[in-house]
Amino acid sequence: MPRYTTNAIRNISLVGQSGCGKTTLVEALLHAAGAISTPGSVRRGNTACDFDPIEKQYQHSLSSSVVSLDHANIHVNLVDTPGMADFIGQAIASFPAVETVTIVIDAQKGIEPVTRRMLEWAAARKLCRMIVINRIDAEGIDLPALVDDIRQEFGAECLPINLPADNCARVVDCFYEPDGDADFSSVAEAHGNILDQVVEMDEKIMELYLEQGQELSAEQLHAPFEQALREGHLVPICFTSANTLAGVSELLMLCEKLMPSPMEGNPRPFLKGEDNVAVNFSAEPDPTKHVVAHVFKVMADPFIGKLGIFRIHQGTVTRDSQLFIGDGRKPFKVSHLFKLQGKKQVEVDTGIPGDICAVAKIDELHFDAVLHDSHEDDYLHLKPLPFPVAVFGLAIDAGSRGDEQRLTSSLERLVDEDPCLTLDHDVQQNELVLRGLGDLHLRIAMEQMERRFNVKAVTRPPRIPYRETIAAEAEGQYRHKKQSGGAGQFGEVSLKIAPLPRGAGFHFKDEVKGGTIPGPFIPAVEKGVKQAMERGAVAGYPMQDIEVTLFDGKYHTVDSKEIAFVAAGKHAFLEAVTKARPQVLEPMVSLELVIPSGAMGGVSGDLTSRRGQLHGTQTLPSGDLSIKAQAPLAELNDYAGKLKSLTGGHGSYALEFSHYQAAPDSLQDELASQWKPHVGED
Ligand SMILES: Nc1nc2c(ncn2[C@@H]2O[C@H](COP(=O)(O)OP(=O)(O)O)[C@@H](O)[C@H]2O)c(=O)[nH]1
Ligand SMILES: [Mg+2]
Repeated sequence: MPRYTTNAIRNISLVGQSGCGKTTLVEALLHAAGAISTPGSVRRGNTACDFDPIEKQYQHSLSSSVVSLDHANIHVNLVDTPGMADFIGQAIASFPAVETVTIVIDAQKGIEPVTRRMLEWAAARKLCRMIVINRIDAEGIDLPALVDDIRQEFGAECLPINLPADNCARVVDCFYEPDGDADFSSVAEAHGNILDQVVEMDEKIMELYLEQGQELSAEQLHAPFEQALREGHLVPICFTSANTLAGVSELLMLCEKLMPSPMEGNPRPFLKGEDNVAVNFSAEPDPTKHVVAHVFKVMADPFIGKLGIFRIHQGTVTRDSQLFIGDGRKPFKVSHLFKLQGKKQVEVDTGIPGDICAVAKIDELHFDAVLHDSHEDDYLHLKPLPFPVAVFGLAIDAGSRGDEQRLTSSLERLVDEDPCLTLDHDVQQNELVLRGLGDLHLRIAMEQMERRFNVKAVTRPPRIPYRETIAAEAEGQYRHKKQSGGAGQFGEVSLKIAPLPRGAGFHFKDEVKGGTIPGPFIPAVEKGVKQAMERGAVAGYPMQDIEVTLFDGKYHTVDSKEIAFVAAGKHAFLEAVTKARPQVLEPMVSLELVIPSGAMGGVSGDLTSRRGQLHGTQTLPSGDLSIKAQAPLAELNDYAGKLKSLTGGHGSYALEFSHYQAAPDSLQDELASQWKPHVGED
């Protein structure tokens, strides 16, 4: 058994824009807890969390990593996450594993795009939040202005719980022992503000405090404080320098005394059952109950095999545990259970509820899997996390002949590790397409593949995933009749088609009256329609957002067969489509750019020439501009290189799928003229 209990565990994910100091702060915390004698440095490549050679080369975290520390009877699991927009999926993926999300902000740069997204996502997921303003040792910073910015943008519930003092050489506590002077603001006032916020959670305590003016002890305030964190009624702000270590031991103290234990955080949104029959399930951190654990990260390594990192939500995992993966029938035996310290695995014999552990060499493990030890929990899963949708693609071929199989399997392993990477096999084009959130995301995936799996690939821009739809209603009718020799085929179909709102997909309605088409043949008509939709009618792309109503037809008692109605459905649909103003839809993406302000003219001109639209510009405290824009995916193939040259290498961007919209006429014509429909099919 570990030396700590569930009550003593604190699970904390550090998130925030790349470069704000998360990885260095983890080093500082490990040092403050006595786990390492000197903090490592990102530049020297000796930190616990950035252990991957590619991370060392880029000097940026590219995937999340877990370390833990023991301090004053508590056991803290820290998840360090990447902050570059392209790798944000890793940060979101860690949310189900923790009670607290700590959003780190660079004191010099202030609120950045990733800061904003993380604060919102963590709130949406009902996680307790804390803000750490790091790098308070830096030159030319304006901390009072930054605190104002934060409170204005994210609400008055963001309140300093300590304040910098002695010119940022240390911090003073504003909650437990509010004593002394701060560099700005007042310790007493900060103390009062926090207390006001906390007592609102409990009427009795509020009365004691406000009406009777009683001094409240830390013990009295603990429960309402936790409740305020859980309800997002309080988001404490604290200050650190991972460089001078100012505020670091105070941060550790806050983790110990105030951050929720697994018993105190909000319950995770587990669901039991499938789709619309699923009911809420709440896992209880009870060591004697069935095991329920959730895999929030997998890592494939050619030497150690697959490592699955999971958070135990209920029950106790031991070496002898036999765990099922989701609804799988065959359990695996844990055999070796680990705690992680960056790349190091430390074998342990027991994992208690609330803890974060790992198992190795279990190939069937996948991201988001639920591990459990009872068939009662077969259909347990977490409410899906909304991840940004990967749209930026690269078509990939094996670098040398005979490598195709190895290429596919190593790509599959990479996709397994990153919820924002997907692999599509475009059958029509016989093209393997890797999709991610941006150019850097895919470039690094390619580097990983080469280094880890020794597979080289050749890449090129992929075919754009256009779609087709209709813009008007129409009717179509078709009689399929074959009577050459033997048994004949007969089926006749009349149907109506109508456009549906964007994203609605496909609806099929059966309004046949009087049995003009017998019930058993109706699915055949639907099958024919679907076949036609998959092949497209204008330029060979799948069709969507169409409602098909089958309203009449004819059949023949002897010659009517399924195959006849499939054919009739297909042709009746295609006939209707030609009269329903068919059109090609193109994928539109949202872009979020950060560029030096001097590059604005060039960047916006270039975006306009790519049929892009600017939706908003904001000046960041660093002086850089954050731009929100929308553009057709088809125009962005060479965007990474172009942005680099327009911004002198200082611009960055992230893409996310937004919606489909009708392509301009010239593009419609061009795509239609390139299409060679299959002729001569039934
Ligand atoms: N001056 C100063 N530099 C810091 C501080 N924290 C981190 N850094 C430096 O900022 C750079 C980025 O830090 P890193 O930990 O990789 O940031 P991450 O991307 O958030 O993980 C590194 O060169 C660190 O040494 C700090 O508190 N003060
Ligand atoms: Mg980092």
